[in-house]
Amino acid sequence: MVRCGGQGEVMTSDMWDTLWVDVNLATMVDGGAPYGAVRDGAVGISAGRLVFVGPRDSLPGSPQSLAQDVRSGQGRWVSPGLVDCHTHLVYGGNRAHEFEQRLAGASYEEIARAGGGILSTVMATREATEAQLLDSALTRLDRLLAEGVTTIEIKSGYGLDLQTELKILKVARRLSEERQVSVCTTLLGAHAVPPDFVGHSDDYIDLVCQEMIPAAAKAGLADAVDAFCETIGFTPEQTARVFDAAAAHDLPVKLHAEQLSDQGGAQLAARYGALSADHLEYVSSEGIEAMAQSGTVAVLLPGAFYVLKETQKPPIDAFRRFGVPMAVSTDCNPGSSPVTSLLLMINMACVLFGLTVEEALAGVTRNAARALGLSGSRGTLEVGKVAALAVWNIESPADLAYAVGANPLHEVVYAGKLEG
Ligand code: DI6
Ligand code: FE
Repeated sequence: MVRCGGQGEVMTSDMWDTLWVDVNLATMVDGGAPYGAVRDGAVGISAGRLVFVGPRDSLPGSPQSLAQDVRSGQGRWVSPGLVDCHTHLVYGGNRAHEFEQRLAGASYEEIARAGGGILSTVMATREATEAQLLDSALTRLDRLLAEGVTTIEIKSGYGLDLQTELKILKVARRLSEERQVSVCTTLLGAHAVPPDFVGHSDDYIDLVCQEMIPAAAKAGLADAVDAFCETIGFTPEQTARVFDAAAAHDLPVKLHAEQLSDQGGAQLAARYGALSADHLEYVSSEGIEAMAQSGTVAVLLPGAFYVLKETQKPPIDAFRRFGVPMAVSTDCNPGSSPVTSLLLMINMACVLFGLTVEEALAGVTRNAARALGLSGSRGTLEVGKVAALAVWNIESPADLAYAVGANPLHEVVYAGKLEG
């Protein structure tokens, strides 16, 4: 193709690398057709970026004149690569026995208070080598990737000491070298009070603020900071200290908020301009209003709601009314959400929480990217964004929510990691 440069008529004959035709696009761009759909569309890719997204008949020339490699999608649907924006993917051990205990009547909080729960995973994670953690995380990651995930957030939080928290974050970074996936890392040092700090949790928060956050920031191992603000986690005051330390190191924040009770975490997160507040079953209307004002994304985690047999649903109607963007994620973790299917979470967000399919798909694309601060490069099919696409054997986007247990992924087209 011919391109005109800024000064005079600089002609370059740089053809696109790839052009997809015979595809229907779920661009997930907001405000137009449902799903931002384009029937009989085309997608051009050059140097890992999208250079054309639109109807085939608006291509600026014949396909062969535009791209070196012209591919037919044979009528398949193409969406943005999926974004799983809240996971605890890297951990040691297995908690299937706690699942059995809960089935026998023990509550998640009772198990946690008796030293099980998060702390049992902490012990197993401290003992595991980096290689062991990498190996078990890869097994879980591969299941997510097999369903079209191209970007994933991974939290630490099962170390609760400096060395192990950094070990988890290193393994998370390694995963992006081992597979075709972009990894955002989040330091969740304030996930639980470790055994040696029980009764003086403020001292543990000192450690998080004065050692963990600075060390993770210095090593470039954390892209964000998170905390668990809950009666079995940390108070809003402690959470605020963690957020202050994050801000001092220019790290954006996220928060596990209002999962089991209303702590005012959503307001706190909003006050710090948090990228997201996650869970939110017990969020108040003040919390919702504050999130709307700060543009904080509500990350919905139906896997944890389902596994814990919760009955209080997040207030979807109020999020809609206030215009709070909603994302959907697996919360992949060994306790409350041993889930490695983002497609299943789309279904559950619809069936359990009452999202429309379009809202649920926006929740694993556009709004999930926003929850990671990646709106500029991910989450929709738009010119200039990273070329990370999922190609589906489906008749309409609704198939992605409807067919439980099916995996209609045909292939992933992936170019351009966060790092690259
Ligand atoms: N909320 C959750 O759902 C996970 N962490 C958190 O803060 C559960 C973590 C676990 O049970 O291991
Ligand atoms: Fe979580």
